[in-house]
This record gives sequence, C-alpha cells and structure tokens, in this order.
Amino acid sequence: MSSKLEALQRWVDEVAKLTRPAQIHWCDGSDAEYQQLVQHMLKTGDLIELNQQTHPGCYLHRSSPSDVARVEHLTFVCTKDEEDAGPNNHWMAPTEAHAKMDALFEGCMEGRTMYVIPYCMGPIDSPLARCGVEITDSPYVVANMRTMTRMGAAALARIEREGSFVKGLHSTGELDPERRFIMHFPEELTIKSYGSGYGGNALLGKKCHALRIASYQAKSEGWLAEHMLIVGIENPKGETHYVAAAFPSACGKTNLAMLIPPEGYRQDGWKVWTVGDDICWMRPGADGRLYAINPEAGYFGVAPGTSDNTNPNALSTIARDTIYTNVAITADNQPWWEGLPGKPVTDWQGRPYDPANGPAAHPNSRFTVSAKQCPTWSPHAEDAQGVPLSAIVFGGRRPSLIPLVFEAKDWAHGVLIGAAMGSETTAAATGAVGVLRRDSMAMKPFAGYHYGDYFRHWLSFDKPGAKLPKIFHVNWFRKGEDGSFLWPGYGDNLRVLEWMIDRVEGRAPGKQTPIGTLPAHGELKLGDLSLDSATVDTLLDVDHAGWTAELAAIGEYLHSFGARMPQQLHAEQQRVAKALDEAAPAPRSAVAS
Ligand code: OXD
Ligand code: MN
Repeated sequence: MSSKLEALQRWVDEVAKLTRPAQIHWCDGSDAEYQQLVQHMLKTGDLIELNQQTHPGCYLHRSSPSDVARVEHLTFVCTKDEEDAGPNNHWMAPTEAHAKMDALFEGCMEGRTMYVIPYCMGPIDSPLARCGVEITDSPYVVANMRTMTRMGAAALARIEREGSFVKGLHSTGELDPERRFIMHFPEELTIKSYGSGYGGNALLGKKCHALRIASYQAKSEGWLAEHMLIVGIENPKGETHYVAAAFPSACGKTNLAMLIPPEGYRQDGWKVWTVGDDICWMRPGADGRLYAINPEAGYFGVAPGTSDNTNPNALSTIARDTIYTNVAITADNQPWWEGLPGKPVTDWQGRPYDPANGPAAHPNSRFTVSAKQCPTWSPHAEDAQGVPLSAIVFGGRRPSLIPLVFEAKDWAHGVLIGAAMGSETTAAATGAVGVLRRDSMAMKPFAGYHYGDYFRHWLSFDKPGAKLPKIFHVNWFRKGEDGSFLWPGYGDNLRVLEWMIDRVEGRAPGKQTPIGTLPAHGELKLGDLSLDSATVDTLLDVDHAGWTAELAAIGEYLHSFGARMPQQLHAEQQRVAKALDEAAPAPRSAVAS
C-alpha cells in the first residue's frame, strides 16, 4: 500500500531508508488485521492467552522489567529557543536531538516489520479532532493504538483530505535504558521515541501527541489540550452537566470518571456518564461555552487497586477484549493484581509468585480496553462538536489545609488555583512524607511549552462573550489527627459534584471566604453519611494562618518561572493574599487590650 498524500509517502520512504525494515505494513484498522497481529504475537510470545472462558479476547503482555513506566528524565521538548520549552521541560536543541535520534534509528528495523499507523485523536468527523501517523516496529504498539485511537482507513482518508498530520516515529530498539529517548519537536509537529515499548512512551497518540504536541498546537489555534477526565452528571430531571477534572496521578481520575452514585442518589434517578478518563481537548463554541472531546478511544488504566469496591464499572469494562500488561496470573490463568480476590501463582515477570519479590502485579501494570465497553460510556462521547462544560475541577492529594471543595471567584482566580495545585507525597511513594509537589493543572510532565506562556493562554479565554465553566478545587484526601481519611470518597464524591451543579444553576448561595466560595452550612447533601459535625467543620474550614503561608509559597512558585509568568497571575496571588490579610483574626495582644 501507499498514500496519495505526497508528504506522507515521502516521509514513510525516508523512514524506511533510514531504518531498513524487512517489510512495510500500512494498518487499515480492520478486525482481520487485529486478529492476525494477535496470532503473530501469540507465536512470538509477545502475548500470552489468558483464560478465554472467564476473559474472552483477553491477552497478557510482559514488558522488559526495566521498561514499565514513563521516563520523564529522558523526555525532551526540542524547540529552537530553549526559553520556549520553559523550566518545566527538559530541552535539547532540535538539530542535536534529530542527529542523536537518527543515529539510533539507523538500521534499527532490519529483519522487522515497519507498521504505518494512521490515526485520529477524537471522533473521526469532529472538527476538534486531530490526526497523526505513527511508524513503529512493535506489533504490541499497533494493537494498543487500535484500541486507544481511531486507527486505520478512515483516519488515512481524513489525513489525505486535510493534508496535515503529526509525525511520530517509534522503535523499541534494544529496550536498553541507556539508549532510550522520547523527543518532541512541537514546531515541526514531530515525535521521535526510541528504546521503550511502554504505553506512555510508545503509544505516541497519547501523552506525546494528545498532550505535549497538542498543547502547543492548541496555544496557537485557540484551544486547550488538558490532562483531564470528562464526566456527565445526569440529575433526576434528566439534565446532564459535564465536568472536566485534572488530578495528578494516583488521585482517582478513572474512578471519578466511572463513579457509581450512592444508593439514595441511584434511587432518585441520578446517573453518571463517562466521556473520558485521562485527556480532554476543549474549545469555545459559537455560544461562548467551552466544548470538550475525549481525543482517545480507549482506556490505558492502572490495574492494581481496581476492584469491585473501588471501581466496579472499570472491572466489568475489562472482563473481555482487553490487553493486560505486567499483571500477575492465577492458577486458572486469569489476570490478577493486588486488590482483587483470589491468589496469584505467577508474578508480572513470569516467575512463580513469591511475596519476597514484591507485589505480584507491577504497581504500574495496565489494561488497554475500548472505551465503548464501559457500562457508563456516554451516549454523547462521540458527538462531533463535543460536550459543553459546566465546571472545571482541579484537585490533589492534600492531607491538611485544603478544604473538601471551594470555588474560584472568577476565571483568573481559577487559573491561579490550577497553577497552584499539587499533591503531598506519601511515605510509600517517595520515602519522604508530606512533601508537597506542585503539578500545575496536572500538566507538569505534559505541557509542551513554557508554563508561563501556558498560564497566559489559559487566562486569554476570559474575553467578552465567553460563557466559561465555573472552576472548583477539591480535596478527597484530607486526613484527621489519627491519620485516617475524613471524607469517604468514591461514590460519595457525587455529593460534592451536586453542590457544584447547584452553584452553576444558582441554587446554592455558598459562603464567601478569602480563598473562594465554600458550601454554606447545610448546602452539601450529606444524607445518611455518618459524619459528625466536627469532621464536616474540619473539611470545610479555612485556616487563615495556614492559607497565608500557602499563598506565600504559591507566590514563590510563580516567581520560579521567571519573566514569562503573566503579571495577571501574580496580581491574582496578591489579591487572595490581601483578602486573607484583611480577614485575619485580630492578634491576641489587640484582643487583650
Ligand atoms: C499517566 C497515565 O501517566 O495516564 O498520567 O498513564
Ligand atoms: Mn494520565
């Protein structure tokens, strides 16, 4: 096969000349092609068949043990001017990066098949969608891209019609961590990735295209590419509000996207609809509202912790036609990970399970599955124009200080809240407890350009005629003095979402505070939750001294980005600091005198 688009054909020919594959396969995305790939990988051992009675169409892939996660220290943004990549990215000069990568790619596909994958990020007929072509020598990447994107003939037709596409070149190389780089050339709409088969490094449509390159494209085209889930909340009257939410990893994004309402809410007729669990592209519509699409067609989710208690929707989504990566298996060949009932017999590396070797499933083991298999998949997930957003939510893991929920005073304040967001690390993750890592808008590893310019771009959406979503911050992870979580989380998070919708609808006056609007007494519908009033008070408390210190830390953080940080964001920080100052309780001596 070949393409009638000269730019595409020329690039494929150039890559073939450089990498010297034994053969070239243009992917059409058909079922027959997928079955052939699976059969091929079963023969080579790239895939292992799982129990087809309990898990029809499910397979296991075991990666190289040194290739199990994204590699931020080997991920670069290569802009002509170093300043454009910003202090939030590793940078390399484009000429140097191309030379380094082309040396690695030279002859790397000898004896291998080179797959050409045309793909579309977003519904195939959506004006918000964007296309790319990934060239890879990994059949595992092809099979995953087929699930995660709209891949094949229809995407190729759109690319040939539009004439433009993001170029992604990938090879697993020798899977040598010393010969591994993930390079982005936003000015050339190009990605080069070598030496890793892991999803975030190798499925180039996902983090590389849909976040790093797309965020850069979005800046010049007037839209936003964000690390956010999208969820629809339907009330008993049948009205649906869509919410996009950004959280750093390990904060329950997939769980929130697939939330099951508490029993009482279910009886009353509340429903939750999943549009996306990881990435959101949004753009103002003709009516001034922000419309969002999920550029992905599948979920590449973390398996451990996914259970009938935490996320029954995810569990039923992955009961069939799923590729598992680095999970353990049971005696009867079912996939297994920590959090599931039953027992592992073989660990993620294929060894007999021995607790002395650590967890049976790798902590970052994954499932790849079509979004359509989710029981709560939204009937509007494929709408070409996207879904209109009522709210944007930022959140992090903050054991202290940050209330359960508060609302930004306006858009610019919301941008400040997103810029300031972060998560406190746990001992298990880093060895150091309570270290706050700022991860603005959960985009620290993914913004493809300078954070200062990125915040300026966010601020620019507030213009005459705009009907922007309200911005909120949530914290499901507040802890009491005994270290236990104060808020039950999971399905009960719907209570917080309901309050946000009440705010959007003008039904909840709220309580104004220097940091934003909090639920006034009685506005959060706590129903049959057995939370005592002291716990509710703690969850909704604004601690002046703590917040004054937090605002000072936010100010320092903004300054660390130098002159490109918009003055407007500094002014926002000062506005909140001043409001706190003015509302501060009188000092003790003043009270006494
Ligand atoms: C991530 C992911 O690393 O979604 O954020 O895989
Ligand atoms: Mn993610």
